[in-house]
Amino acid sequence: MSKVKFIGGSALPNIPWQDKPEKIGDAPIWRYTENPIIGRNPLKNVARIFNSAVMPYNGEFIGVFRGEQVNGIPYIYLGHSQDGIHWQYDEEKIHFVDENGNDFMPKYAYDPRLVKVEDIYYIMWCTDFYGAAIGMAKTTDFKTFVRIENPFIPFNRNAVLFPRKINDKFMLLSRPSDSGHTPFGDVFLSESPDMVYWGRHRHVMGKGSEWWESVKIGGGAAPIETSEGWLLFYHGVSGTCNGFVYSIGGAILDIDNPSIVKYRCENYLLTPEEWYEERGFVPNVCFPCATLQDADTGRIAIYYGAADSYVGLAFTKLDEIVEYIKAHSVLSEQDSEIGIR
Ligand code: BMA
Repeated sequence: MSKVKFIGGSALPNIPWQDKPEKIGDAPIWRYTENPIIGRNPLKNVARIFNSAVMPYNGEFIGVFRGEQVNGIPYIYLGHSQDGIHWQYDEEKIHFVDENGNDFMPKYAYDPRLVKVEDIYYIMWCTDFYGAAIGMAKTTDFKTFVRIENPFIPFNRNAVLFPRKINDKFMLLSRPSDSGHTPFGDVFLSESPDMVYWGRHRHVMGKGSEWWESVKIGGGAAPIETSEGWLLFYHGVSGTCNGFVYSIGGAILDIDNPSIVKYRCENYLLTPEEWYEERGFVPNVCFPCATLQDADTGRIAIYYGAADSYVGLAFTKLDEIVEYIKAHSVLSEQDSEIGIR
């Protein structure tokens, strides 16, 4: 029985899972032995699927997938799975409409996240709105996808919604950006009464002093509510003479006031080591976008994009990951403050 508890979490007995192998790296995270779970050319006109988000749905799993079309333009595709590992995709990309039911397709759509708040499923992605910006849509049935008007002006990426309101407000993490290969970036928190108007912005955490996250960071999977705070898997980027390296980091945010970081792990949790993370369209990328959790066992499955070419799956347990993050926590003054100036 876990010491740390998921708050509001449900049992997910069919969560994809493999037990911890004897030999892993320092952090208590281990990869699925059959990775990558999504290979090249996964469907017609789509060369690569990566940086994608999944969740349980009607006893099975559903997901929104970044599909890099053969013309190089990314869009979001819907996929279904019985086991969270083998996926079937709709051949057509997701068709978005506006509030009046008229077509409202994004020009670009990449790095989607999928989060349920109350009875509505929200998709957030990076879009082209005269520059890199946040796109959003909602659905209740995964048949009609209604775009929410542009929530932020450019330039911004890596929007991740919290899975419940806090003090009656929707809460969103995002990472101000530019339109290119942004060489900077801290994570901020914004709140909204209605998913339309966002404000009361707060600084959450900046790029780290540790080398692996010394260029920029960005929210990854939707924060997981636990008895220790919001468990956040995010990406941290370092710069080498041969380009960026994307690793997965972990932090725990205050439950009522998530701009306050309670613990932040100085070590990466997962860094490119396997061929599918080191070799691909963009080498050396582990980019987390979603998790699944089983409240009964404390199991967590992490979905991450690998080398902008594949989807990988990794596992951990709530007690072990929280203990590891706490045991290796190093906080800067900026992390622990409320983040308003
Ligand atoms: C970022 C985003 C991600 C991508 C990463 C590495 O800027 O565009 O989609 O995985 O770069 O190329």
